[in-house]
Amino acid sequence: MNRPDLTIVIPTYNEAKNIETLVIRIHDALRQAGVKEDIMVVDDSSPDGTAALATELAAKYPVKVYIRTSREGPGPAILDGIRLADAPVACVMDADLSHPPEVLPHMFQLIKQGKALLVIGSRHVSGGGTSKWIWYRKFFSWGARMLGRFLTPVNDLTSGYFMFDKKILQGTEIDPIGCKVGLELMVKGNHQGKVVEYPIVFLERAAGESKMGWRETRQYLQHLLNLSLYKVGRLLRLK
Ligand SMILES: Nc1nc2c(ncn2[C@@H]2O[C@H](COP(=O)(O)OP(=O)(O)O)[C@@H](O)[C@H]2O)c(=O)[nH]1
Ligand SMILES: [Mg+2]
Repeated sequence: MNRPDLTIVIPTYNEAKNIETLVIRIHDALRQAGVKEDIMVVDDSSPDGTAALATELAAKYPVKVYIRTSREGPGPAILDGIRLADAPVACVMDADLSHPPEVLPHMFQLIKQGKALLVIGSRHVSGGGTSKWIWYRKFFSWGARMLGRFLTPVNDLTSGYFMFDKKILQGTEIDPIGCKVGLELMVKGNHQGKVVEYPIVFLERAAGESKMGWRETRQYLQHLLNLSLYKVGRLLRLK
């Protein structure tokens, strides 16, 4: 079997309404660019049958399905997906069609051409953006970014859309509290500063409900604290 160029890890919970469109759009975008992908759906036994649907799609598309038995949030599912990824380059994205698959070939090229080891699908660089957000959502998103400013120069440090050369995992333990695996890679990953933000326009989820709430906010704050301690520890060791 030919090794894929790129593994796309998609954590899912109740995404039956979105998964087919997502798989088709990913496959079309990458086929046109001549990139061979593996689509790894990591599902926490969704009651709406997401995993069964994804398994059906595997007859026609390069889909693999990994079923977890308990619902633990996207973080552990993403880590399992990364661990199982066969390709040298991995990408993580939401299943809800808020992350445009059409930019995947551009993100991949940045890594292939050696311009980046980690690429962030970014709402906060020129050309990027979000669909209309209500003021308090904008405020919380801004607050979350400001709190993490000390950790990384990346503008969109909470983005859940990122691609990386798996080399950056060497010598680091990636195990975030919560779901911000991308932020953990920005801070702890062995990327030598080769981090590029690629603009995306983030859309509202196409169907279904967001699973994010206060629990995730608390986990994010704990995660920021842990990463801050990690960073201070590293700075002290370098002295
Ligand atoms: N495997 C797994 N995936 C999850 C879980 N909760 C959310 N997800 C997926 O993680 C991604 C992000 O969740 P989402 O609800 O879109 O969060 P939001 O984008 O912050 O509103 C989506 O693809 C979800 O289906 C979970 O408990 N397990
Ligand atoms: Mg989402």
